[in-house]
This record gives sequence, structure tokens and C-alpha cells, in this order.
Amino acid sequence: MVSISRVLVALATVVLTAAPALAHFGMVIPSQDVVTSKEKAKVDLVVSFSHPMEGKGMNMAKPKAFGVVDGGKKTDLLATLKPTKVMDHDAWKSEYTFKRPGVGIFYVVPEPYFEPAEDKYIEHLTKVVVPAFGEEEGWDEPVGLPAEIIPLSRPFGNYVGNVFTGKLLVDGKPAAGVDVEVEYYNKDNAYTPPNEYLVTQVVKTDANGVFTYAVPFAGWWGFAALTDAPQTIEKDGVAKKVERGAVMWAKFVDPKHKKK
Ligand SMILES: [Cu+2]
Repeated sequence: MVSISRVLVALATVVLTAAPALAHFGMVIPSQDVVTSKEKAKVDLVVSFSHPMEGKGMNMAKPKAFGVVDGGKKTDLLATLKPTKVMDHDAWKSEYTFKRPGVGIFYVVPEPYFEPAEDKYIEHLTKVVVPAFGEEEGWDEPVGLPAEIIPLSRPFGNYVGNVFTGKLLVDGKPAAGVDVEVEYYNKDNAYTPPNEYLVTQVVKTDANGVFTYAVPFAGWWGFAALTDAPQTIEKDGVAKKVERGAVMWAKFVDPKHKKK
């Protein structure tokens, strides 16, 4: 949807199949953006591969990896995943209970998804950060994924209008000049984008791999930094490219008004 080549692919797709090429996003959305009380220490996590603004789902195979990094300790949560539906398509859910103050970095490594409209595989390495009981150390720690957004803004406790800044690391090194697609999780189709350019917005990483986006309205926002994986995957005897996305989700909120 961004570069000329992608537009051409999209146009060719429209001619061939009349199916628009939408921006794909790995998603991991927690039931709470922050954990503040012992009574509500259980967080439900929903993992999907979707088109978040348009509310169109895709079937997601069971991820290769799903886990949390909390206090520098990695815990494998793959066995906790159960099937669910997101946007009427196959997705996954889990739950995690915070027992002590900490910052949980939840991460998903999916099976590569073949997208016929783009004639390539897509794998989005996706993260969300949930802090618990006032702790906030460790939100900028890398999980160690081959492509990963390291937040430079604390990725929780943000108001609408705040700027989100992140650094893209590919194989541990800052990646310059990479498109970062930005999309809103338009739950229940609450909003209608005025035109197709407002479905997916785009910013680029600078020479240091850093990107910035100012968030315009409340809810969950996804940032997907898109590079090509070094390897191809063979499908029916033909080597197909693999789009590797480093994806991060963060929630931005409005303050509460005093009731008059
Ligand atoms: Cu799709």
C-alpha cells in the first residue's frame, strides 16, 4: 500500500482478482493496558492476524512462539494458547496473571502466512507491553526477535496526542529508511476512515532506525515496521519472498472528566 511497487502489486491484484490489498497486522491485544489492582491481576490476551482498521480478519495458524519477558526473565506461554475467533477468523487467546510488580513484554512469533494478493509470505513479530502494580522498569528491553521495535516512548500510560517513538532493530542493528505502517484497532467499526489513505498511515525510520507518530485519538494503535526476511520460502516449487514485520501495539487514552 506504500511504495510504488506495492501499489503496482495492489493494482495488478485488483485487475486479477478484484481483491484490494489491505495492510496486515500481527495483533496481540490485552484486556487491560495496565494492571493496577490485585482483584484485576488477570490479563486476557488475544492474538490474531488481521486488518485492524477495516475489521477484516485472516485465519491465523498456531504461532511458533508466544511468551512474556518479565523482569528480564523469558517465560514460554505457547502451551497456554487456545483457539478463538477474531473478526470471524481463527485466532488465539491466553491469559496471564501478574503476581508481583513487573513489566510484561508479551511477544508472538507466527507461522509465515501466505498472502496470494501479494504473492509472498508475511510474518509479523508482534509485541505489547503491560505494566503491573506500579512497576515500570524494563519496558525498553529487547525480547531478542530478529526484527523488533524497541520503544523509546514508554509504551503504556500515554494520553491521546502523545507522540510515540520507537527504534527498529533488524538482527539487533538499527534499520534506516524502513516504512512503518500505522493502524488503529477499529473495534466494532467505531470509526470510518474518510478515504483509503487514512486506513493505514506511514512513517519512515530515520538514519538511526527511529520513527515517530503523534496519536490522534484514543484506543489501541499498531506500528508495523516492514522489511524483507533474508530467506525465502518455497511454495509449489517456487521461492516466495517473506515480509518480516516488527509490530508493536500501544494504547492511548483520554483523561476522565469529573462528573458535574
Ligand atoms: Cu490480508
